[in-house]
Amino acid sequence: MSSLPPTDPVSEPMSKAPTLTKSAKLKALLRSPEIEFLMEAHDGISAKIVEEAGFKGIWASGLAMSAALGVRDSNEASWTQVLEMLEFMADATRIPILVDGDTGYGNFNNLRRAVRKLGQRGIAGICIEDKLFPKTNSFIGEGQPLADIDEFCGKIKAGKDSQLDDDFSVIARVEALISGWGMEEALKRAAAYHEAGADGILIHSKQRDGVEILDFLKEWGNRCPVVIVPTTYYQTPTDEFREVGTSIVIWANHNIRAATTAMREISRRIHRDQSLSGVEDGIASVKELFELADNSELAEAEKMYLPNSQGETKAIILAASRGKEMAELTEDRPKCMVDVRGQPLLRRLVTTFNQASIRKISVVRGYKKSTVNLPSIDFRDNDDFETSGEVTSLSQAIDQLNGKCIFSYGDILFRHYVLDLLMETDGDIVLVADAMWQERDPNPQSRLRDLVQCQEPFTTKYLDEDEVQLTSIGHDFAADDIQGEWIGLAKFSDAGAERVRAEIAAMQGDGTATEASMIDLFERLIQSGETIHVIYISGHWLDIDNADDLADAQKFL
Ligand code: SPV
Ligand code: MG
Repeated sequence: MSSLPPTDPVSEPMSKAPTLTKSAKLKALLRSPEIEFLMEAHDGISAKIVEEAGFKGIWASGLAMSAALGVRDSNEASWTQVLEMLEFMADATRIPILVDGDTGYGNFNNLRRAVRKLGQRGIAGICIEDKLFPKTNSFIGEGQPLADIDEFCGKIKAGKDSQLDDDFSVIARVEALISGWGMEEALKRAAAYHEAGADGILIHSKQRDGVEILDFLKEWGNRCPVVIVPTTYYQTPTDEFREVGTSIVIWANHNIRAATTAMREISRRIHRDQSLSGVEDGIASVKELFELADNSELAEAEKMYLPNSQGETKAIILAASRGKEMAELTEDRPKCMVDVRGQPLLRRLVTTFNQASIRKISVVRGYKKSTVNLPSIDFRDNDDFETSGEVTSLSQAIDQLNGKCIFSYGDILFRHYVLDLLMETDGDIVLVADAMWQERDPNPQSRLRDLVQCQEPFTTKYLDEDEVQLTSIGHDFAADDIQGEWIGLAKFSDAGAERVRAEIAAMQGDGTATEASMIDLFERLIQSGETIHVIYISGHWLDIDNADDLADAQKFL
């Protein structure tokens, strides 16, 4: 489903090709040698859906808009309320809207003002019917009174004289057939309205067959475009109307009726079941609504225009794995949700990020994902967590991997200053390494550790300003070659994030991404010439792999 950029209400957004105004587009439909179709819409979302379906134009139905507002089709909604609705519809779409203007909202003078306002709001044309204000829907009752022909012709002239745009259309709707005045009256009125300057005639009928409409069209010939509304005579094949030269067919109320059925069914069902189970699959997802509203455009615009958003640091936390070594502690939850002094580990980590003013946090879940549930977190899921690696998890949040971004494992704890230090350090890709890694356990192979080799070792004389470059990262280095242990915390600048995204794409391309770990990713970046910086710390962190670590964590806090 494609979403649409916001539009100039009157014409298409800027593009190189010359664009037609919406009123010119409607005029072209009226004059087209082909039969054309307008589909009913009654608000912004239905207008978008009509456009998305491929229609070239919209019928803003009076009946449908009234129904959507919960009022009768009897001019109960004021014309300015209708105008408000139309503005939303026009802003949401690029195709022209022909508005059902009822009887013109009063006399010639009211219509003049309405036509000007419609033009200002990007509406391409108005259809007015030769009945009396306040109007009654044509399908209600018999023999509704008709407007005086001369009065109605004056109204048409006033409308045409008031249009702001030469291509704006005024369609005159003839109600003589539907009100039982007969074919002769219908033809007489159509001729008078055409003479008065109407851009087209809408001939209406409520017969079950299309005979009187076909007769009218044959009789009328090609004097001017004719619009029809086959709501009751829908069984007549469209080809028959095509053959007699119909200009436009209006499908007049089928979106509001479809929506009514769907809304009734869902409301009754949810009311009856007191549950949403079984409902999801039959209805549009929230994501679809976001797409229809073009939320992604807003996200892009925020990057451009909001001072904070560009500089704001985001965080991605990988928390998909169970932590098997923790046995029964992780039977019903992953290790990131294990309680550490009254709070899940992940909550502590999120708090540390929040305290560093990092609020946009994405957490990639996997094992027992429903138990990983904290407020204000953007959750992503790696449902293949058992068979895939960390790069697959990271890919779930790849759209967040831009701008300044902190990467963290979900099973680590560290002192606040470590994060502050990392954020203050320049460099496109920066890892935090513990130079005192042996303090915890001198055997490098005692657990699976992400060990680093760097160009410069940690020294007590080491100055903050000195840049330390990573030369290799892995699990199996000889003790003498190891300068530290990566603690599972990294920072990417915008450029660094771009490099990481590109490398992940390359790994996906050569089939190595699925099972790859973060160290595989960093190692590839080094191999391809990328500079990765390291900042050393000395302790003040831990990762939680087993019950002993958990005990350490209690002490750490
Ligand atoms: C409308 O859609 O509001 C119309 C067409 O005016 S009809 O309801 O058929 O009269
Ligand atoms: Mg109507």
